[in-house]
Amino acid sequence: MICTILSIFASIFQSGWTGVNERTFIAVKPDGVQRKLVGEIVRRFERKGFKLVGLKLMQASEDLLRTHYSDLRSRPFFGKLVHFMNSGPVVAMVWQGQDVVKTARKMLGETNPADSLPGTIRGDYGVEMSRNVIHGSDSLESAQKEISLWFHPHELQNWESSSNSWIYN
Ligand code: IDP
Ligand code: MG
Repeated sequence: MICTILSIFASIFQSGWTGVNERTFIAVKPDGVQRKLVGEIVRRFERKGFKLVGLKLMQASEDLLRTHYSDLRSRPFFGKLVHFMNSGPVVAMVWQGQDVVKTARKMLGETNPADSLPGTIRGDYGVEMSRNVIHGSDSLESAQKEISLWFHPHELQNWESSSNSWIYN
């Protein structure tokens, strides 16, 4: 177990996905796409100062979703969750920046929109737990796993942002 955790951390550091190069996986769920929240969500991450390095509109397969949510497979809502996530297109994204994993989770709010503060995405746009609009990786390890599950390496862009020196000291 400890060896597995150490090897995941080693691969994160080797990948260079740390510091300003830290990356997280964000997905607008089918309810967010149907409710035309894609632009609003992209706007929040852009304005915050994070860099978009991958984005696609896609229909996620049940297989992909079962793998993505495998930690929850024994939970009673697992079947419904996979079915819902497969019910329409999702917008899969990778965002990059310092502390992006932790900060994105704060921007999302809590899993239950009812516990999420106004100003967060789930707090502003969601009501029920099973229709909470957006997914975000919960740790560096899950970010790395989810990015490689949802994106091929060639779908991620390395680009220099012209506003970098106005965001980072
Ligand atoms: P997270 O999305 O905030 O990381 P997780 O616990 O990883 O929350 O759960 C994944 C998703 O499963 C949640 O975003 C939510 O849509 C759904 N979910 C979690 N708990 C419940 C529940 O008790 N009932 C129905 N759906 C749930
Ligand atoms: Mg989660």
